[in-house]
Amino acid sequence: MNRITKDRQSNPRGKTVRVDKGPGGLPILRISNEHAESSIFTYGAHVASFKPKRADEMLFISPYSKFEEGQPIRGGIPICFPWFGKHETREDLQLHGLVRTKIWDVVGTATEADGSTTVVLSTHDDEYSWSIWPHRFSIQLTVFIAKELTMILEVKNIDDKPFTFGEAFHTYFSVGDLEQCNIIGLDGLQAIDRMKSDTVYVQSGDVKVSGAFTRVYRDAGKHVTLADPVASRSIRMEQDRLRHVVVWNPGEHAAMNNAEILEAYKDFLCVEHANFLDAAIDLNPGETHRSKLVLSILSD
Ligand code: TA6
Repeated sequence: MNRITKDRQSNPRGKTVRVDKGPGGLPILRISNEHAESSIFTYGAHVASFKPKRADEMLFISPYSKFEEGQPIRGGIPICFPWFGKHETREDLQLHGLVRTKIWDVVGTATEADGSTTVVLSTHDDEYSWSIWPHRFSIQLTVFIAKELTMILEVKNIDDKPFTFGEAFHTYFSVGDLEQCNIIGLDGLQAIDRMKSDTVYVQSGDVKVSGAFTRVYRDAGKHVTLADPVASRSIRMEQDRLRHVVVWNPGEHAAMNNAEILEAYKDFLCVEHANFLDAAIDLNPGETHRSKLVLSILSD
């Protein structure tokens, strides 16, 4: 894995990353450069905001989210690992794995010659992860803040035996009107409807969301677009080595029963890029799996 050990101060524009206290006192990196502004919690290596110049915020954070250690942040881009969704056998474990509720190390930051900013965070197995998932791993997230938001997730097996894992970028997008959004690029894919006992069907046309909605679209292509006419924009997602796309919104009933979401369910749509189920990754000792997601806003 690439390691950036210090901010490259040679750039005359100077340092673009500031360490601050975020909500709940959680450490947050605030990035501001000529292309965009962004913030990243070290807790979970959680990208909380991304706002390109002359565009509105791309991401949603619930105003009711808790910001405290041990609790997942609701919104932004949670990193899910080593499982996505429910743990396979243990109902008592939190959704979406172990690293979302862990403080990651800041490996380094850099201001690049083109004015963009690179932030690298990492974490690894520890006593707690061993008690649940007995494998030695290191995981690194590299975030590039430019006109687009690029994230590279690298998982390395530093154990002496193979392991299998699931992973995801569980992205919460801010939307103008949820029910008027179209998700383009999933037509013709085999899909699993989690709200209908995992019924399998073939998606026909664009995806439109209404009510409680959790569907998995298998083996999506490189590009998916979230068209949001009320916000007068589209969000383009480009992936590498992330096979499935999950579309989720809790709908009114579940949201109003969730103190961390409530009526704010109307303001977001999750379009998540994931490797899980049949797309879980087998990794041999010494191997690294690298996945990539690029998010950009296209104005209408
Ligand atoms: O990714 C979809 C999903 O697993 C939904 O089924 C829903 O339970 C949601 O994630 C929970 O996400 P949260 O960020 O609240 O943990």
